[in-house]
Amino acid sequence: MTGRVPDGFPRGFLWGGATAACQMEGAWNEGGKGMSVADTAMHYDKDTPRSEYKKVTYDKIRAAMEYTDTDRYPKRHGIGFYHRYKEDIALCAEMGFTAFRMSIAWSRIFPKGDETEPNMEGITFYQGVFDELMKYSIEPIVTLSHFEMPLHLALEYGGWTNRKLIDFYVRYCMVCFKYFGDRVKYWINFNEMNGTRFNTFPSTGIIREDWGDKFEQATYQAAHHQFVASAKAVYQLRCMYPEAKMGCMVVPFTRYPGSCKPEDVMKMHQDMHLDCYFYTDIYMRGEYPGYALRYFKDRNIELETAAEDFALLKDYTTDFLAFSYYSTSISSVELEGWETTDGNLHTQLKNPHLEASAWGWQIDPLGLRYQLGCFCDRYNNPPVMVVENGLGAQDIVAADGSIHDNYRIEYLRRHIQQLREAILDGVNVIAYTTWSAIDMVSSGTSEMAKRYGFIYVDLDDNNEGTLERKRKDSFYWYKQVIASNGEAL
Ligand code: BGP
Repeated sequence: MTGRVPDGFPRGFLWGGATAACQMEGAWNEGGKGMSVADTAMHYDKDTPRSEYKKVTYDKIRAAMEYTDTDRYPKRHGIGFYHRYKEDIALCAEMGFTAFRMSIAWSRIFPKGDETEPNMEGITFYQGVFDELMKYSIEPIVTLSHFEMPLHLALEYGGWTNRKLIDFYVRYCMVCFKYFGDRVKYWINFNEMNGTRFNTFPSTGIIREDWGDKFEQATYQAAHHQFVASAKAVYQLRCMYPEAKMGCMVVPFTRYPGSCKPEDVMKMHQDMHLDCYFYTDIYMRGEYPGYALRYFKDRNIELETAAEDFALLKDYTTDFLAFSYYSTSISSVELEGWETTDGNLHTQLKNPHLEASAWGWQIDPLGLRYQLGCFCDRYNNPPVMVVENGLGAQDIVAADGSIHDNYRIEYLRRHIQQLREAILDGVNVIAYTTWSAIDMVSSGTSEMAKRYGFIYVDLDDNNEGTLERKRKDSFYWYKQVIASNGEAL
């Protein structure tokens, strides 16, 4: 027998936190930045039904374009990272981060998305950020598109349904590789790529009312264009920086069958295929899986493709698999009798065996080990990154300024324990970046009240606060986790 069981986290394991440009930078109209789809996202409170805050219409977009202030559209002000990034990165360095996941706002580099020349002010900004990370030897993990494409591409081109987006995206990627490639080794093509179906407007710029009963087809057409765009970007990256790595990323919606009835197990199998593996299979294996072709045929979904596409997908697959993990879901053929609850990007059936966050997201540390094992088995143990995992909670600042967030510590501790178990099982996990490094505007509802960070930001849902940063209890705890390479939990 060869090989050995690891003792724990490997040496050089990347520890850090994750962020997204549109949720933290602010400065939505500074430095030559154009308007992005994120700048049209209104604030909703936690009790707003998902169907309401996910509904994007031309009326809502027009109203957003006419409104020039930031208060109703919190992603426009974020947490002021654009002006405070040195302080924020210094705090991450103090925790001992060895990795920092961030995204580049496409609309800072190409304000409208279809220009031929980039906006140099945007490039200078990110060079400053990368320099700062290098100063502390923090490895950037950079998402090229995290729910923040230029709004112009949505309005003028129909978003990713239009094949022209491939060239715009590849041009944007090449600019990023050219100016930042000497400092960035790990790239991620699209945040939560299966968002094309579950978070359609932020992921693809598709406006539903344009498509009527062809909406589903439009989401798959957009996904196809993203697959090809990624393959072309991988080709460019390999030419320019052969050592660099491009990853794909999904939110797996890890599923359990509602019962041991074979029909429920089959439903789980099919849901995992369509919701998650369809995307990762194409990125990691380079071809459309049979179950997808059959699904398209049954639904009369016909994609427009070019002859070159399939060879590109095959030749330029992604180098690692990244995913976000917050909770698990249930598949059942019988929907009667089930309560539902909220979760990341979708509403799900309630699992009676799990607790949930105040936002209804079910907490399931063991599911993380299970999902890691599934990816390992499916793709022959590729390098995997867990690039989002965390608890959204309302934190309270005590009179002395301290923030006792032991619920967050408990959540993360239990997940890191399972991550370690997966590593002992032999899964090739290379990075863990929590969501999030620092409090920021929520992606789904644009709330500030839903906090995930180790670093508290003094800002509320009315855009009031000093923006002062404070260390939560979890800050000190995570510092010790990193220092001990995951042993002192
Ligand atoms: C993921 C997104 C993140 C993030 C997280 C938490 O889907 O990739 O950007 O914000 O979910 O979601 P929320 O902020 O809505 O609580």
